[in-house]
Amino acid sequence: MTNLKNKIIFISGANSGIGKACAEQFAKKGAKLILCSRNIDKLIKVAEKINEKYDTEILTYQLDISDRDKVSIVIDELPKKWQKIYALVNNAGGALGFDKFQDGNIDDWDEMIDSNVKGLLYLSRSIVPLMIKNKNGHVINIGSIAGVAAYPKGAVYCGVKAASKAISDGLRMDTVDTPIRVTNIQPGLVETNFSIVRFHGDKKTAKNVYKGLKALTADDIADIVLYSAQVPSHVQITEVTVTPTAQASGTVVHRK
Ligand code: 8X3
Repeated sequence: MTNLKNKIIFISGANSGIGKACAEQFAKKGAKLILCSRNIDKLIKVAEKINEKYDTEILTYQLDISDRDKVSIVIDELPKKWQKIYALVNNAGGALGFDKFQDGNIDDWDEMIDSNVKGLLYLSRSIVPLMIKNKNGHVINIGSIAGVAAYPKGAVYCGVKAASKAISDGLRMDTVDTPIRVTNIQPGLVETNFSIVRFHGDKKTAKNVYKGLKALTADDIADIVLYSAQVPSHVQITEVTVTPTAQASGTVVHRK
């Protein structure tokens, strides 16, 4: 397995949930972190806690990843010693709204497309050339089972996560003659603030999403991200679909 000590890991949406769990677990392995999020106050607190615990170097950026000019400025101006990015974890994104297509809120759609698709594209487009130059790199996208098969009231979220899968597959093909690896992780029900955001702050409805089953945790997903990043460099985990044992698909869930 690859030793992650001093490897540089770039994580978007690192201030909570899966992104934060990845940041903690990579830091535990001695990796250095570049973390970005729109909410810089929360991100700085996360970084300070990780630094206190694992004493590793961390760069933090307030960044809306759907702002392509800002993304390229941040990456272009990375200090030289931070340019050797070992892995990019495209985690920022998520779902907004749970409505029939015909009732969908178009602002929610725009935001989902901006963060899940444009953000992933802009960050990857800026960082992959650096990885190719360094002859080393790994793009790990946090997709979803929503991208494997659509479900009712999720057309647009399922669409953006299907984009994560298609972009991962296309990028993997375009970099096949380089050492770059591309992994798309496709989780099912993970209990984070995902559903609270999806339901625009309605905590009761959000809680019901995970009612009667043992959902995955952010750490369960971070474990898989870390494993993918640690396998020997000739091994490429192309995609991982992971659900709670009580979930068989986006629509088939057993609740007690
Ligand atoms: C999260 C999984 O099933 O809520 O991406 O769409 S699901």
